[in-house]
Amino acid sequence: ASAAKSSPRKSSKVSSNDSVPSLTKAEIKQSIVKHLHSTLGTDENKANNHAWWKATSAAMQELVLERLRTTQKTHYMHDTRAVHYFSAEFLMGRLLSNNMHNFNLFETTNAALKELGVELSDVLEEEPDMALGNGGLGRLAACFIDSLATMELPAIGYGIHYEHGLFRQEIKNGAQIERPDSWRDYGNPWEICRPESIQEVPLYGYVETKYGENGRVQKEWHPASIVKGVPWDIPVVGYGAKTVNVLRLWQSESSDYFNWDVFNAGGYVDAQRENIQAETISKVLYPNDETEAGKELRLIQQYFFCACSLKDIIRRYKRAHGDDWSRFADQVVIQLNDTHPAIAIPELMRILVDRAELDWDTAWGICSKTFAYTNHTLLPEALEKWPVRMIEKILPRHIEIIYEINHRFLTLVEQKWPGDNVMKAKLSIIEESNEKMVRMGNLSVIGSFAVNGVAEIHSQLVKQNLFPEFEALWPGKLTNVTNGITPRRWLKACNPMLSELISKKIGDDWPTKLSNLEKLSEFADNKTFQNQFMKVKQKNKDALAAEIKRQTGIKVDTKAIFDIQIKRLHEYKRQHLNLLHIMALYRRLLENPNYDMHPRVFIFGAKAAPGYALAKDIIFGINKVADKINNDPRVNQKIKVVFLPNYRVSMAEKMIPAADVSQQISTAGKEASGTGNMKLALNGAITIGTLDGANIEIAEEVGDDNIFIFGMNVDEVTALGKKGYNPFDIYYQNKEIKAVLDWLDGDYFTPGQPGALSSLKNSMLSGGDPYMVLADFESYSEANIALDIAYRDKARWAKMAILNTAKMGKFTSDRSISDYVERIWKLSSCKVS
Ligand code: T68
Repeated sequence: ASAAKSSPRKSSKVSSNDSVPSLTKAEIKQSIVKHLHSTLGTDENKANNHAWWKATSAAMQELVLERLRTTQKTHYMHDTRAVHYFSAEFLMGRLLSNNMHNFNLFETTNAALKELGVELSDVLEEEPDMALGNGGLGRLAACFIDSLATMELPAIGYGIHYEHGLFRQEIKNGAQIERPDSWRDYGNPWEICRPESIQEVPLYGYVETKYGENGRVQKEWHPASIVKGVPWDIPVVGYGAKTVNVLRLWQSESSDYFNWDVFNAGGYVDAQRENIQAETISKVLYPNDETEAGKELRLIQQYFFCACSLKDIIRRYKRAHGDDWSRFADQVVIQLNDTHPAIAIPELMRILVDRAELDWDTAWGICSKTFAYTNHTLLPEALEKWPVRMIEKILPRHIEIIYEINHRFLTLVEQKWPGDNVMKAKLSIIEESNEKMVRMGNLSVIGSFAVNGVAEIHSQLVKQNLFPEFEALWPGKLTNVTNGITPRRWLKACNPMLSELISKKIGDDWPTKLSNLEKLSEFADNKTFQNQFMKVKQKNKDALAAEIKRQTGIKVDTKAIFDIQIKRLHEYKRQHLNLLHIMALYRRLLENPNYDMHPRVFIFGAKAAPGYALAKDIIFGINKVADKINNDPRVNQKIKVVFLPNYRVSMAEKMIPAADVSQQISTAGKEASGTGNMKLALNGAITIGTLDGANIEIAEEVGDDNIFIFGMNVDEVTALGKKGYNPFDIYYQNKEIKAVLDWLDGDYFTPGQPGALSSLKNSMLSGGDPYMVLADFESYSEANIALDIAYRDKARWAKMAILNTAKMGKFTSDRSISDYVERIWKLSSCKVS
């Protein structure tokens, strides 16, 4: 960063990175002003921060697009094998700061804007988040395409150009209200529309069976309607800006000519109705955790973006290889981010068999060498299943193909386990329930050459519990790739003070070689470094405190422990365990005003799926408990509770650098990996967590002294479940738990509304406490006491924090991508010069 400042260049176009375009401060000023005038039609005196944001982005985008052209030319010339990352979600967040950092122009632009009388930090706040994802899965896709570009790998992200991303959350009287998100309302400076690459997607209709000359059965799908897919490209700038890949997002539009065939023709008004439906497809991102089966539009969304993306890939492949399909799987690998894009498997079969007229075995040979699948969950309710009848209606040819895949697959199963119908029932793509269902997980495993979980424990459980029969059938196919996060966004950009301190100490190549952070271990006991490290933490806490004040009016003690739980609201993530513990502390303080604890601020950020009643009740509970505690002078010097509304990527970037404590408290076996755990530890927060997901690997890296592990492990959770878990036993035996749960029943926290929080209590008692909150409470409480004691020892805490940062090298998404490249994708990098 400082290099750009200290060595201003006279000439443009050349930076320290050979041919990567760069600009001097004067040139940036000039470019921004030019865009203010000619792109935005305003001037320096009239421009508000929003205009400055757009002009600054446009100035950056000029460099980005130059590099994008070079990258695309190079990839085309080399005809490289490329990975195609299919994901219904890409949670990109903001791009300006990221792109400036990756071009090494952050400081220079900052200085340029200063001379124009503008504060860069204010300008950055103008950018709406690109919230085209729900949470971890979508953000993982964003981190992965960042790493792919940084590592100069030929890659393209394919997804959906949602008009509305994840809802904006407001809190009214403690309750979550959902408001539409409109990230493109005043135009988005990064996306480029590519009408020249529009694709058409068929839907509905029927299948005709024809008999060719040589007796070959030929299937023809007569769709009842056709929608257009319009591609929007978002450039993905690698760190150092050598490679700029693209994220291609498809927007649905009605096709110009009236689609449907003669059997289905309607009048003009009906046709207009179809048009509206077409445009609905990419309208809105589905919030997760809702019952998805039966959501026709969701299935259409999935097929829509897969069909567009496959056509796009095939168009590009044919440009180089014509009708020679033999090299397709050498050139193309498609990674399925969960089962959401699994319909791409029968779609590719349809193209190869019906359109290219390959025989089934040849087609299947290609198909099953092209796809790989990542599983992100073991929760049964989250495993996708679609009613056969629905697929039949929307995609009549695909259901036939799915049946054919299944038929041939079950023949193989019969060979391996003759006569074993139980085995067949488990492995079958079709679930023979009352309403027949297509199991998208089984389809994905059968259609892929590799399947991975996202953390060691999770991948083990995928083999043992989710797909044991597949593991027996195809040993080696199921594997692990532990998740990672991009250190460019999640340390360098979001925590500039810590980044600078680290670079001063160990050099500045850690953003691409994160294991270099290990060198900080040497200074973990060094008093001066401890002070510097904790001083940065303090400044970040001061900044977050100001943000909390601004957003909620709550004044927090910046010397208190900043204890943070940020993630989607779900029972398995157990925000209610955290809440119960806060209430217990509150009780202890009321009973004993001298109860010994370091002041602590509990900070939450979480969205609940709109249809998930209990999750919304937990948010309400957190806010109501917060109101009471924050306004109770008996305790509010010791505890504060803050719920920051509308948690999103840009909010995470402000919270994570300020965290002392990272709450990762899911029921063991339920959180596939977690990635917030990595982000927080990287920024020097200490984890209090269960042995679940990547917490286990974090604990291995930092060592037992530098993490607070509590609660049951996976085996203990399983054993307790088998034995029979009765939360009432704990309720009657633990006085504190009983008191706290009973407290929820009255109107202490909800004056005038007795019982408004009873659903929380009920879920943990009569509801059977499915996530075993009560079973882990005592252990959690003890871990919290240990943590509190540790915090009071300044040197000890500083050492722990430093070691957490130092030991996070493993969790760079560059390492995850290397694992995919070496073990699954078999890709080579392609230098762009
Ligand atoms: C998350 N999954 C896992 N799903 O919960 C988390 N689901 O443990 C893991 O670290 C992360 O994936 C990355 O691997 C999700 O985020 C969803 O968001 C989702 C969206 C739609 C439907 C189902």
